[in-house]
Amino acid sequence: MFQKAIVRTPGQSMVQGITTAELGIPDYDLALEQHRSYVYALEACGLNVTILPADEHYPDSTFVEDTAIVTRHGAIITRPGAESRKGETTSIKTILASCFDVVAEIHSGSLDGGDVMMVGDHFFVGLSDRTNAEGATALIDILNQWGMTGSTVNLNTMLHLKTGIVYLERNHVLATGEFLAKPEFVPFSVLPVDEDEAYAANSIWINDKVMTPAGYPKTRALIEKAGYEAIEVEMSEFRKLDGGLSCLSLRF
Ligand code: CIR
Repeated sequence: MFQKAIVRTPGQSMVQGITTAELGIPDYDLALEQHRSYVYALEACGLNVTILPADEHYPDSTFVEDTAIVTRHGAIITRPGAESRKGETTSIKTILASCFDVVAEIHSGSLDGGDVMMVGDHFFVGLSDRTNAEGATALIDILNQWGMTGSTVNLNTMLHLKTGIVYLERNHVLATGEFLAKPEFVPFSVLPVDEDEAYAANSIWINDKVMTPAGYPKTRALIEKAGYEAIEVEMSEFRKLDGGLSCLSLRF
């Protein structure tokens, strides 16, 4: 069960965030409204939410998930792969130090939290444009020291691992695209997300509810059929920056 979440209010500079989506520039006021709804949804799942203030220096800093890995043994500060995002970890380190007894840090290579999928005490680590083998090895070394394990997954098309696959507990994964055919996910009960709803593969399990982006009815039906209560959240303005639901929070 998760008890807490950390989010960061988007800054006006988000309109300069990194994107490949070609969906236009985000509407800042609408993004703020959607972010507030996202926080309400986290609270509706029973979480106590810490809202960090906007940081205008970092246009992508609302995507806090990329800056840390939170485990039941401690937190690990990442080393973001995009040049413009590297400094985002400083303030996250401070807040996580007040939440965890143990905070480790990745000191070599690059690694984004969006590439890390937690399945109990095992962590799948995507090798992507943002996360390289050196960063993945550094993370797995820390996990091993804490009695946990990790393994890497090669990515071909997705930005991050969790862009296309997420763990919904009870052995379920919600997956799309390249992840449907990967041998490492065969042991799971795979809920296959159609290509035309691929964005909704980035949903999040929280205490047996599943937050999912609004407007993807086939994926919502899959989630409900698997026995979860689905909570829809409007994400259009974050999608314009390649951001999914999971990227907007750290949950622990
Ligand atoms: C970026 O390209 O870094 C941001 N515009 C989006 C980050 C999305 N994060 C995630 O999938 N974990």
